[in-house]
Amino acid sequence: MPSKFLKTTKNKLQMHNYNLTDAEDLRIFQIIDANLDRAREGLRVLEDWARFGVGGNECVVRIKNFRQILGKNHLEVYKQSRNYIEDQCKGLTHQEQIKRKNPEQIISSNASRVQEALRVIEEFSRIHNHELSKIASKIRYEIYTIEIELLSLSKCKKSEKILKENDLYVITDQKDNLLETIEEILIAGVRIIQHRYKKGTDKDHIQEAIKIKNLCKKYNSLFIVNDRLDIALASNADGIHLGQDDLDLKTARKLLGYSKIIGISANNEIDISNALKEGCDYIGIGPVFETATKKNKKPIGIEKIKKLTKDLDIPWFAIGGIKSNNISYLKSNGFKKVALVSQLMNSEDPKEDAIMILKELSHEN
Ligand code: TZP
Ligand code: MG
Repeated sequence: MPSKFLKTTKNKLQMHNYNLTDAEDLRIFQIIDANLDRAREGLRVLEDWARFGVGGNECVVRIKNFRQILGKNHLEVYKQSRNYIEDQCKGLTHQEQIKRKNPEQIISSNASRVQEALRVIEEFSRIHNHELSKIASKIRYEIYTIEIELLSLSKCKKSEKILKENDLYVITDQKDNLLETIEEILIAGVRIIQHRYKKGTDKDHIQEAIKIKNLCKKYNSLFIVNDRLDIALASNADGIHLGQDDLDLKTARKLLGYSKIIGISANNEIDISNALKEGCDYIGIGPVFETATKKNKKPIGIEKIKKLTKDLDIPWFAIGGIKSNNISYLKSNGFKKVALVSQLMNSEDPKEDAIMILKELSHEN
């Protein structure tokens, strides 16, 4: 043990009111030094994902602040201890590190890395640097929340991307072989499915919802529940679709949080403007044409929809009476995204029909 270094170090610490008793030695400093580095590096990974990956500015500010606090507490004596003890385990990696494939796994493992490092600091600095121990404990707790917030933001971004990039939104009806039909539609490449269930028991409703959710997961597709927030929560849906007479958006957002999508049916200026103000993720507008699926709803027509959507800068889907034979007409009027029920639910060959509709929608006008 380099006793001269230990002695000067002790003196320096005492000057700062830190107490190192005889029983302790530089190994503790080295542990703290290594873990401060670990925690700061891990925080930087979280901060950059918050900043560039998900635009979580509020998280960026908090993480940056933690990095700076730890930086200030990374005393010279801790750094110097590095030069005196040889670390035999330098550069060791673990299989798990190589397996990380997506940003969410990277976030989770780096959040754990920070939490673990802070725990070590908390324990080993408790005797000689009580202040640092308290800081480590406080930040460690906050990282648990930040991890959840970052994962939620990531999930939300993913869902927003699917909404933005996909022009066909398929809504289910109650029918025999529904699951087979949905799987065919998913195989065709549809990436947004809404579960619409109007008649039946809650027990059957939730069971069906979970089955469809699993199918959607298998095909990397969004699963959205119509009307029912409880079913959306219980089936771990990606979002909910609400009409004007359903639960209000503010309450739904409060209960679902920001990682879930909320879609709103709106077909006049006021409803659209309210939905936007309250932060809906997409809008369904219709019925465009008459439809047997919603017999009592008067069509609002193409011209009115054009006016309503003129300045809309979130995804919107035209709905109501849309069939493969009127999509090109809708497209020539500037409609890019459509939602439909009967055309695919009643189809003899849902896969082929879905492929055809997707093709129609992808044509440049
Ligand atoms: N909302 C407005 S029209 C409509 C809904 C749910 C029904 C659309 O069904 P279809 O069979 O595609 O016309
Ligand atoms: Mg509804």
